[in-house]
Amino acid sequence: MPNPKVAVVTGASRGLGAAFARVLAEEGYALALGARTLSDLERVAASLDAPSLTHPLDVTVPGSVDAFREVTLARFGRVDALIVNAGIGLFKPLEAFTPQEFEQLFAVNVTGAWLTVRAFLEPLKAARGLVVMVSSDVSTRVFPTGGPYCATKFALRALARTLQLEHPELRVLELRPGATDTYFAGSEEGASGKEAYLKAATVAEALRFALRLPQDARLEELALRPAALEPVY
Ligand code: NJP
Repeated sequence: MPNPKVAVVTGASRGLGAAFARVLAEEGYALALGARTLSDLERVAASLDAPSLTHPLDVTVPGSVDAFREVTLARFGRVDALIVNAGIGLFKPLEAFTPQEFEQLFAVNVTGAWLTVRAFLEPLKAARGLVVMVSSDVSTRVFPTGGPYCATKFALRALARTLQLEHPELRVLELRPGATDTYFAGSEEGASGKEAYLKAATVAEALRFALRLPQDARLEELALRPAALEPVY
C-alpha cells in the first residue's frame, strides 16, 4: 500500500476542526490533530477510521507549534494538507474589550495561524500541498460588537493571499464559514437559538470539494452562509 497523504488540522478537538478531520479521514488522509485539550482530541481520533496522531497544541506558543510539527514529521514524514482552523471569538463593543482580550484574539487567530503555516511550510512545499485558512464570512465585512474578531479575519485573509503569492507551488484556500453550530465563542453545539446555523458537517463538505477538485485549478476562496438566514454582505 502506498503511504497515505497526510493532513494536519489545528483546533481539531471539536466543532469545525473535528468535522474537517472526519472528511479528511473519509478522503483517505492520515491525520495529525492538534488542540490544547488532549482528551477531546483523543475522542475525535478514536471516532475516525484513519491513522492519526494527537498532540497537545497551543498555536500561540512557537515551541508548541514546532513540537507538533516534529511529532507529525517523525510519524508520517510528509504533509499534504494543512487546515489552519484553531480560532476563538469574543463579541462586544470596542470600548468594552480589555487589552488582554484584544491581544488574545490576535494571538490565536492571526499570530497562531502564521506560526502554524511557518512551521509546516517546508513539507507543504515539498508536497505542493493545500493550505486551508479557516477565516470567516466576516473577513470582508464588519458588524457592531465584531470589530476585533473581524479584524483578525481580515488579517487572516491578507496572510492567505500573501502566502499564495509568495509560494505559487502551494494551493491556498480561504474557507469562509458563516454562523456555524459549534462550541464557538463559549457556545454549545446544538444549543437553542442556533437552529438556522450551518452544521459543521456541511462546512466540511466544502473542504471535500476542495480536496477532490482537479489540481489544475486553484480554489482561492469559498464562502458559505446559512440558507435559512437573510443574506448579508
Ligand atoms: O469553534 P470551537 P469553531 N491553540 O470553539 C481550538 C471559525 N469560524 O469550530 O484548544 C490550539 O468549536 C479549540 O480546542 P482547545 C473560527 O474563527 C467559526 O466554530 O482544546 N487550539 C477547538 O478545537 C475558527 O477559526 C464560526 O480549546 C486552540 C477549536 O480551536 C474556526 O472557525 C463562524 C486554541 C475551536 O472550536 C473553528 O471554530 C466563522 C489554541 N490557542 C468562523 N484556542 C462559527 N462557529 O460560527 C482554541 O465565521 N483552540
